[in-house]
Amino acid sequence: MPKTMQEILASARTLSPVPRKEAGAYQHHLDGLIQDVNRALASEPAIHELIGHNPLEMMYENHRYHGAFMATVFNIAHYELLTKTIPWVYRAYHGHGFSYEYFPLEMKAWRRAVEERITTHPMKAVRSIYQWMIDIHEDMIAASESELPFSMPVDEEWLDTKNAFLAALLQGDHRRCLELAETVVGSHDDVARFYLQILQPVMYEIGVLWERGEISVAVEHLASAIVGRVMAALNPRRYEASCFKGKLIITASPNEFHEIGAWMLSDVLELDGWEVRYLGADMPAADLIDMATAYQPDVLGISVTMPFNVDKVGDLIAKFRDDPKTAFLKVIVGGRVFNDIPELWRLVGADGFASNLDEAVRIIGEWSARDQKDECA
Ligand code: B12
Repeated sequence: MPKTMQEILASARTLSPVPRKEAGAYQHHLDGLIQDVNRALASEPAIHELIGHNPLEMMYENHRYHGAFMATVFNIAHYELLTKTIPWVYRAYHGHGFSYEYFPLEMKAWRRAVEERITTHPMKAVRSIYQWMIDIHEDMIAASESELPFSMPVDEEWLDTKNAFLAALLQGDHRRCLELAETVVGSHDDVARFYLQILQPVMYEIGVLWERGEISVAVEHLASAIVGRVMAALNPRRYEASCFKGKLIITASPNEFHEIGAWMLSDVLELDGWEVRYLGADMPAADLIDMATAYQPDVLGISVTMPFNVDKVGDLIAKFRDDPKTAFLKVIVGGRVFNDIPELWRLVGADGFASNLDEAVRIIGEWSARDQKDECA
């Protein structure tokens, strides 16, 4: 009988935390480790069958993401994040033709690369985590097959429009998407509902279809672009907030290319009376710090989707805390990875977390209630 997810989590909790020096050495040697693993796997005689005859570049990309992800796991010692992410990796790559047998071979190559390349530290904890990943391989196959991909509930009254919007999106019918948006967004108040009941669930479904290999990257890019164009097209009827509650910076973290959530948040906060600087995807840390120092926002919101970007946000928040000019800046985080692992936001040192737009507006409002001008009361 394969282990349940709960049992896998329990066994992950028995793993020893990675000492700082080992985590630092792994990070320091990461480029070399990735090269070693690429070379080892590329020279496997059956590699093309193992990766479902996909281009080798797809496998190399997986190794880059794996390395960045493991560096994050070692830095924050969060094995729940590790355990919850592996079934997704199995499902997504298997959905794209990779054989399950590829994964233990990959983990063995990582363990060997760590042993051979990093000689300055014993790397005992890191090696034992790789061994654990090899040992739970069969359980992870079962977990990846039994776990349903996450989809968002939608209220009954929005369901038909949501389905029609998804169908139009999959056909690349920008005009139809815009028409549907204009039918349901009549005023300011409808914008947040439209985002939460239509755009977000639809984008999550696009993700599931991509994960299963049922739509291409091109179709997924087209969907993101149409959603962006629809959001922008609804613009003129929006920015008529009648009060000024304060200043905000909303951005995606460094190396984070998912920006639609942060963009939605910026729009609804602007409608709620805030002056928002929305900085988009992949914001370099140093420039964000410069802007926050000069602009002095009331709150900084950072969006993170990918697990491998979590420790970058921790580093960023630590830098804000170290500088007297930004030490007291309120930071709220959000995005998929924080929704998946409830206590993660505390570990990165944020002041708060919101799982969706409504909660974010409420929390930021509460933080700033004391300073609000009269007309916003
Ligand atoms: C579109 C998309 C992309 C686009 C993004 C385009 C763009 N302009 O944003 C592109 C092509 C760039 C992309 C790239 C990748 N993607 Co992608 N992507 C998606 C997809 C389909 C939709 C994302 C989205 O727009 N969601 C809708 C928004 C509204 O939801 P949200 O972000 O959760 O936001 C809400 C809340 O979380 C919250 N919130 C969000 N931010 C913030 C911030 C604050 C401060 C607060 C308070 C709240 C808050 O409020 C929002 C509204 O309620 C998702 C599927 C999914 N489930 O999300 C996959 C998904 C996230 N991607 C995935 C992957 C794997 C990747 C890639 C690694 C693929 C690859 N091989 O290259 C890269 C990683 C790139 C990187 N370094 O970031 C996986 C992640 C799996 C995992 N375990 O982590 C997903 C889940 C797909 C899947 N089902 O497998 N992707």
